[in-house]
Amino acid sequence: MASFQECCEQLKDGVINYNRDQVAKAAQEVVDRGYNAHEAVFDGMVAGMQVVGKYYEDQYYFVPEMLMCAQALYAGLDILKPHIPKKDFGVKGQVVIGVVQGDVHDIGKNIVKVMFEVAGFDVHDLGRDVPLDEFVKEQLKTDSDMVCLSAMMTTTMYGMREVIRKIKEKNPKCRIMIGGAPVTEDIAGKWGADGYATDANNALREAMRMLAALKEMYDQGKAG
Ligand code: B12
Repeated sequence: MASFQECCEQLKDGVINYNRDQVAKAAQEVVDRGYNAHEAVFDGMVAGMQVVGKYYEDQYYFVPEMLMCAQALYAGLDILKPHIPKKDFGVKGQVVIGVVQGDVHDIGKNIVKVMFEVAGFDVHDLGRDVPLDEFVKEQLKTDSDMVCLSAMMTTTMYGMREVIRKIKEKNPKCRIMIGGAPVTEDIAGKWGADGYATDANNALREAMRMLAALKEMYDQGKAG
C-alpha cells in the first residue's frame, strides 16, 4: 500500500518523465486511499513541473518534452480535481480569469481556477492566449467583481498593463489580480493591479481579502 508521500513521489516522477499512466495511477491511488488531493497537486505534480522548468533551462529538455510533461500533469489534475474538498470561507464572488494574449501556458491559471471553484466562486474562464479586449468585454458582460490575469513570459506580461488600464477606465470598482512566474509585487503595484500572488493558495487568500474589502466599501456606501 502506497503512503501519501509515495503517491506524491510517483506524481512528481511521472510528470518529470512525462509518464501519463504513472501520473493517472498515482492520482487514482490518492483518491482511493482518501489522501489529500489538494496537497497531492502541489507536493506531487507542481513540484514535478518545477523540475521540468529546470531541465528546460539546462537544455536537457526542449519544447516537446515540456508539452508531454504538461499532458501528464493534466491527466492527474483531471482525476484529482473533483476530490479537492470544497470550502466555505464566507467570501464569494464572480471572477473572470484567463491567460493573456500570446501566452499558452495555462497550467498555473487552471490551478488558480480550481482553488477559486472549491471556495465557491463563480469563475468565468476565458482560457489561454486571450485577446486583451476580451477581458474587458467579459468583465462588463458578467459584471464580475474581479479579473485575474495570468502570464508566464516576460514578453506577454506587458499585455496585463493594457488590460488593467482599460478595465479601470470602464469600471474602476473592479478588482484586478495578476500572477504568473515573471510577475512581481513591484510590477503589480506599478501597473495598478489591486492584488498579486505567487501561487494558487495565496491567490485565493488574496482574492478573499480583496473581495471582503470591496464588500465593506459597498456596505458603507463608499464604492466608486
Ligand atoms: C510547461 C511549460 C510549457 C508548456 C505549456 C503547456 C501548458 N498547457 O501550460 C509548452 C510546451 C506549451 C510551453 C511552451 C513555451 N514555453 Co514554456 N514553460 C513551461 C514550464 C516548464 C512550466 C510552466 C508551468 O506550468 N508551471 C507549473 C505551474 C503550476 O506554475 P505557474 O505556471 O508558475 O503557476 C503558478 C503561479 O505562477 C501562480 N499563477 C499563475 N497564474 C496566475 C494568475 C494569477 C491571477 C495569480 C494570482 C497567480 C497565478 O499560481 C500558479 C499555481 O500555483 C515553464 C518553466 C517554469 N519555470 O515555469 C516554461 C516557461 C514558462 N516557458 C518558456 C518559454 C520560453 C516557452 C516557449 C517560448 C518555448 C518555445 N521556444 O517555443 C513556448 C511559448 C509558447 C507560448 N506562446 O506561450 C519560458 C518563459 C521565459 C520567459 N521568462 O519569458 C519558461 C520560464 C522556461 C524557461 N526557463 O525559459 N511551455
